[in-house]
Amino acid sequence: MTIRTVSTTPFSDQKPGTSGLRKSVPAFQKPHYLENFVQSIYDTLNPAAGKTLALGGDGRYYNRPAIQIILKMAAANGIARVKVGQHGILSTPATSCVIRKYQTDGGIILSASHNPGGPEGDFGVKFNTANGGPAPEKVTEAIFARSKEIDQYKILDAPDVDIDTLGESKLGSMTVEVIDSVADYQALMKSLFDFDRIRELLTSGKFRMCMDSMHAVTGPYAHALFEKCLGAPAGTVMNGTPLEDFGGGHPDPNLVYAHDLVEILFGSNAPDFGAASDGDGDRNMILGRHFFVTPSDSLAILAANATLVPGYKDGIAGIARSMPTSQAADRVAEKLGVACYETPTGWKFFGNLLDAGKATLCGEESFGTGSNHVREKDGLWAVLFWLNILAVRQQSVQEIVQEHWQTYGRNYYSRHDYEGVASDRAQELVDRLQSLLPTLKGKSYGSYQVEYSDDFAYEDPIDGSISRNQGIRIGFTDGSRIVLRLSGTGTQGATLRVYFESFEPDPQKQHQDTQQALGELIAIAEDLAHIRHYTGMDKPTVIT
Ligand code: VG1
Ligand code: CO
Repeated sequence: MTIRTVSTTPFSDQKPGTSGLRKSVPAFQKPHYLENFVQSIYDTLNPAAGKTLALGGDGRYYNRPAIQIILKMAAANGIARVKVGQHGILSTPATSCVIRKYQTDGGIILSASHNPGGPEGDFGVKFNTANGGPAPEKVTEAIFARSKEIDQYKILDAPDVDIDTLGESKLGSMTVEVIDSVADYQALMKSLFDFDRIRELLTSGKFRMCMDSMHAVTGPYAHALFEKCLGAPAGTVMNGTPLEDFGGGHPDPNLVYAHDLVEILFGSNAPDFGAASDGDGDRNMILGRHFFVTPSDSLAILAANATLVPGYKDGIAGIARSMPTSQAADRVAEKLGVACYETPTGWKFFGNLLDAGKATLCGEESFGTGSNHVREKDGLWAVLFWLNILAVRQQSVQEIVQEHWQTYGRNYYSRHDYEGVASDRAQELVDRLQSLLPTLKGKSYGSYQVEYSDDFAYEDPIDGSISRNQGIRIGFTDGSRIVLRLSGTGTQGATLRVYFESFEPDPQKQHQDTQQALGELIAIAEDLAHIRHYTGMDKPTVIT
């Protein structure tokens, strides 16, 4: 087997976004495209020789060929050992678990998360560091810098590796170890949650749940956990076989894209509990019977009930949430007397806080929740956390959420997405709004008065690094907020995200329709940002 050194020229567009490098499949299939980026990762390992890596993906189209390329390049770059998920499958949180448990030097996750898959869909490459978390900005910047000057990559000329049979084999002088995709992750979950109690709930005959894996990566994990280990009846997991095109769907667990599940939970004779997860298994949606839990509320409720769960029985050190996430968790942190951190969008910003023991639970409004058990958000972990709470409290999801609102007040919350906007128009909207920011303070709009308006910047409390331009915030004197930012995960044009939040302490007023409760703020956002004009759309593509 010979190591081949291939001459190449740089691509200018390999800057990782919110979560790795994400492009269409045809873009990744261009000659040298994947190879250039992977070599840039290996070059920044500096040196790659002797290192160990974890490797897997969400099973989408191009997962298997990409794994072969990445393995052959790893061998050519002197990497000592790669732990690969069987069939190329590893969810994002499971990869984080494997990196931490076996102390590898990092890992590569092949996924475009919630973006659709298939030959014309999206593909992605995420690099995680030795703590198990998404590479922080200084690492992704180094990879990007390398990708702009790369002139060669190394690859081993060798037949494809068998990634379907468990066990070790050699690729040149590198060891390839095919590992069970589920076992390590399942063991970690067992160490955190009261499986006996959850099993009692799921086998009591009085409680029914439904888990929608959306034809994506959590299928094998959910089958093993809920049906085999926790005794839920066969059929509890729907869409539980990972498909290369996710069955043609959009593997994003929200009220729009997880419609199969929504119909069941909002239909007649609905089960007590429903959940869904995304392409790579790091997101979750939680539903009760005829009831939707917003991700921001979910974070707050997990925090408020954490001591009911064995893995968190001694309490939590702190909570971290992304800036656009509602302030519901802040109220819980205040009551618990623990710190609350506000970070930019993207899980990579939680890593330092988790490593330093400053935060135990983290969450994002985009259906992401997690804790210090790994360094990624974790969809099935959130589902198990909810089940553990339900098993202990013996109340319905709706009762638990409404009691929470009574105690802490309700943060009405919604996000409006405008997808596929012309990039230059989206940028014009943002530029114009940025120029208005200094003029807004003190101005009144309807019943709201602006208290502050800025472009969010974050100084990491651990390493002092500063991240600017992380989203425009317009805050009002009563604590309400409008936030606008452009997505860093889309692959076509621009996606504008507009986030709305208002606080309602009065239990009598906590049962309004969310869009109605936020109606005035929604109108103010249009007034200020001229969204219709710049997007050319008269309503959002997706409302969550
Ligand atoms: C989106 C979400 C963000 C999340 C990111 C990755 O980013 O808003 O909260 O961390 O996706 O999630 P953006 O830049 O498009 O708003 V996933 O499930 O791709 O790993
Ligand atoms: Co994801």
